[in-house]
Amino acid sequence: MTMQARGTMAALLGALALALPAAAAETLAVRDARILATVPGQRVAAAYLTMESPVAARVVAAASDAAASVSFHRMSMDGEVMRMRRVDELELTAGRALRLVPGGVHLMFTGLSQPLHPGGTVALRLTVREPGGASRVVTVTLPVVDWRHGSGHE
Ligand SMILES: [Cu+2]
Repeated sequence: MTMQARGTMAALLGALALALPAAAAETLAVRDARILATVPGQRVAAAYLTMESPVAARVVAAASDAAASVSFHRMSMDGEVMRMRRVDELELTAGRALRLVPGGVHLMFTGLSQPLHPGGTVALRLTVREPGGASRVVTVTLPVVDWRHGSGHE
């Protein structure tokens, strides 16, 4: 190995060492992500996904270029009436999956810029904060699905 190659190798290893802590943090696992297709004139859509983080974390914000805003909602029964309440943030317990499902916690896209057709996709950005205060943005691709598939009532 020449001196020059050795220098390059050292620089590479240095870069790798620097990149490792960040890479270790980027392990939020997301699965079953989907957003429901809309009908003409509909400007809101619900989205669902399952998240799991190896460390305790909070999802403090959600955003998408496809909508004016994205918020977290929780469905609950208020007597006989099903209500949807806004939730400020979602708490992730280390190693435990948090499932956003129809009838429970979900993502609500409001002010959609265009109709959502099955087969398309929507990009969602989740801001995740971990106990040390570090926060990062995780991008999730949501396939647009027909409500019969997305709602789980098949
Ligand atoms: Cu909602």
